[in-house]
Amino acid sequence: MRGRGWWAIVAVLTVLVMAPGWTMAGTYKDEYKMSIVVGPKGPWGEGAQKFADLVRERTQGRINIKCYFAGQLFAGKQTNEFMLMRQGVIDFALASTINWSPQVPSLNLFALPFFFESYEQLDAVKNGAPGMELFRQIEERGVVPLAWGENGFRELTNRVRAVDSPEAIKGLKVRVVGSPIFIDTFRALEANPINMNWGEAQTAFQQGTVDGQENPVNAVIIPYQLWQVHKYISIWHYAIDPLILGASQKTWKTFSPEDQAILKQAAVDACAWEIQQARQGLQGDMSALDTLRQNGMEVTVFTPQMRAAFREKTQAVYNDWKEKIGADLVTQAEKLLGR
Ligand code: X2X
Repeated sequence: MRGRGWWAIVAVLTVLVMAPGWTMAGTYKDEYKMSIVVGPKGPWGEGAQKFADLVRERTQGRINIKCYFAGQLFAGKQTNEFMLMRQGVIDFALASTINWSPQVPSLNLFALPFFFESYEQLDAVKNGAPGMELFRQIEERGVVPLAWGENGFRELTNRVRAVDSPEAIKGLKVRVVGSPIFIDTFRALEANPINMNWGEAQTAFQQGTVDGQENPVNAVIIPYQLWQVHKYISIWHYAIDPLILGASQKTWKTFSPEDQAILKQAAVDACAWEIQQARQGLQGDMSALDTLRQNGMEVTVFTPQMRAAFREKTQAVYNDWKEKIGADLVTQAEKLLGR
């Protein structure tokens, strides 16, 4: 009997030593997984890493978040990210609203063609009633949104010709994300859109199986050096792509209230930094465009008239998706934009 009692003590001690995440709130995992669609370079990847670093520092290592870049956690299928978060397979993500929109259709608000014109308009919608309503809908579906980040305005690059009019985009084969509003928009423009995950897209650019793509300048085009495959870029601001730093509800409820507060603040701080990086040189001085020119790209900056021509061609898509997104939500956003 004495022997058995001794072994029980050893067993209990072993469990305690093997569970370094143990706290009053429960047992923490050794590692929390954070999902990022893109690589570690550029504002998006660096913003995610900043969040993980701040959390580690501010919790004295109690919460250890590891960034899994380039879509490693969802095996390439980016529209599965939200589902995996809901299941608790992914603990955290700094995610594009586009990739979550199949599960949260109202997030297509940001993809309405030629709707948002400025960062100020985006901020008004995010920080106003529509932004709160979107966060509520995300939370209702099992993911806790902690802060808004930013990928940026999505601009068109291609290898064939400068696109400055609806005529010029006709027939171009353009890679888009697997969210149907993009297919509708590019079809309305008589281009030839193809759904593809970001992981596969780069091979397609290199092999020339598609002619072009659309993504923001600082967070994607520059870090991925898309000038190596595409000569032309149109700064047309046709859609805006905010990011959301969120946590799986399943994971979130295991944290103590004190740690939840630390996580929330770290998300706000990391995202404020990330948004600044995403907008650097794209507001006022526009020096980010010089980087593109220096690397041989021909840059076409849209005038309001050019935008109007594209807006007109995509008006039916706008009307159709206004209903799908929720007419009330879109009307609220339209008012904030002074439409
Ligand atoms: O796939 C894309 O184009 C990207 C990287 O911008 C998103 O994840 C939406």
